[in-house]
Amino acid sequence: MNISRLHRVQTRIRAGKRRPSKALASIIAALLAGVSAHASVVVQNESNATHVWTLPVGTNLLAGATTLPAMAVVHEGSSSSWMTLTDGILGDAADKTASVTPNNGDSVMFSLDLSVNFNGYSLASFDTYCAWPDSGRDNQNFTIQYATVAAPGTFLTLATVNNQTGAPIISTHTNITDTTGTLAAGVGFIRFNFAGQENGYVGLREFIVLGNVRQCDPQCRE
Ligand SMILES: [Ca+2]
Ligand SMILES: [Ca+2]
Repeated sequence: MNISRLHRVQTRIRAGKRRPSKALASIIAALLAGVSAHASVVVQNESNATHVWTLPVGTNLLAGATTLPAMAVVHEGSSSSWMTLTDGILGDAADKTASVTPNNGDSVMFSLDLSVNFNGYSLASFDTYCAWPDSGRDNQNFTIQYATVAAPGTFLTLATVNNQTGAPIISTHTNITDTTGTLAAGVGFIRFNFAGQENGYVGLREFIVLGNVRQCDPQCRE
């Protein structure tokens, strides 16, 4: 084989080696192009033995909302007011009066203030807290639902909370967000359904929902 022919053979070999790499790169590029962001609810549970938490900063959309039913069932001196869940106070873990203790099977619906923001709210996050003097009533077990202003009678499930502990833990915190930044839009009503709770009822301390007024210009279209 002369030098010239050898050079041609080497060129073909190198070209042959490159072809699979180019083809593979094309396939990967096509696959990547097909990948798109999907909305996904993220539920994060944490707990501690101190009941010391830093509450999120912002206006709680539940604060000042009217509730149905108006009052909560009382156990062991717990609060009969759902507003105890939205007063910005966690209370001492030993203070049962700072708790709201619905039974399994109970629900509560918060009607958000639509008097000014009549298009409803975009929900960004939920932060819920529960504590008791011992680890026997600090779990969180409920589902979160919402209904939009456009369809106030249709409740959709947003998330299921299942935050469980054992001794010496006495306090739990659950944070719920969405990978898109928005859990739901145009929301007028939020409902919590309590079921499967530890020892029948637990010491719920604070429910915080952050979000924004829905922006519509000139009007909202579904
Ligand atoms: Ca509270
Ligand atoms: Ca527990």
